[in-house]
Amino acid sequence: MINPSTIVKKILQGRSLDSAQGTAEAFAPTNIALVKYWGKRNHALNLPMTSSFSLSLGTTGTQTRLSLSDTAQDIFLLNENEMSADASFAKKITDYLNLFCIQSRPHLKIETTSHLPIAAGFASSASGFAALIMALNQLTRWELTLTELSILARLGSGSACRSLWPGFVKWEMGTSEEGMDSHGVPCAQVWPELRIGLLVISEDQKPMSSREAMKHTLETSPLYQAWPSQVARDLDNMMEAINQRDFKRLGEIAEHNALAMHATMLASWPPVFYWQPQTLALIQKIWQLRQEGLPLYFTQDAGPNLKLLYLQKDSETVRSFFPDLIEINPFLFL
Ligand code: 2P0
Repeated sequence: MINPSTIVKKILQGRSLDSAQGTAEAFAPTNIALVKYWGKRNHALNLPMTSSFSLSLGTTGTQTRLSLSDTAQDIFLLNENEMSADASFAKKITDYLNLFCIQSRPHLKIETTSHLPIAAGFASSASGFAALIMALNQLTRWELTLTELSILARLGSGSACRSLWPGFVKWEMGTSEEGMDSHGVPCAQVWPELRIGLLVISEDQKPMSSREAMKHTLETSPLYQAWPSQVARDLDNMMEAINQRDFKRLGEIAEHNALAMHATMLASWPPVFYWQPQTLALIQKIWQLRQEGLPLYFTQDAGPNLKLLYLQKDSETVRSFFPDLIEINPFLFL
């Protein structure tokens, strides 16, 4: 049975945390999937059933600072507040860092600044693990490649493997048992006019984690068998839409893919349902505006919040209809 430590060992090739020195800091963007990842073929290694495709959110994401600490255990700060080592946020990081050592390891001070709400469907774990592994790579001078870092980030959280790059990123599902071919691959295309608008409906922790929900969907939803072929079609069409700068097609594919993912979850038993009344009300408003001629689409992840997709030319109009919108320019890093 291949476990995450086996993969870490293989990638590190004799390197260890003992080379950690001084401090290091790294930023990774949040990513929003336009063609979603939902379901794993290997749970321990976060190996997906399908490929997926995302857009990173420019300068919005997670900043992580690491330094050596002479304390008896790791120290965690989230947005400048010290967290108990028992907090689920801290535990996830500790478990992840423990993959990188055989017996003992130096303790670290981990200072995380997250621009978006944690665990509310804004993919904060994705940018979190990506920033953590990049900072660790600097602290230890391991000099791993971005592809190797993407594989290591995936071991923390699947979607984190897409947060190593800005812009459009495809997560190639790979086929190997160890998953050395399952990692993010950046896309050369840029689309500076694209905008993503975050509509926060609730910042509460979600009722069921994505991890549990995707396992439950795979095990109990009779609709799941249709999901891999839908994703394969959507990925092909999405690439064509981007190559042709066809925004209507990009929006339709992204919205359809998100709704198909939610329909698949809803057909699980007991059902997985992340929507709130406000989610539906806003979707109806989006559809109404679209009927009136505004090219506006949405995508939704494992939470009630919506992410709007539109073009820069319509930014003012969209913001006038959604005054609380957080507008992101995903290609701002250019
Ligand atoms: C995505 N999501 O493609 C999909 C769409 C949520 C809905 O990736 O178990 O936190 O750590 O691999 O990456 C969220 O799942 O799950 C996710 P794990 P992850 O963005």
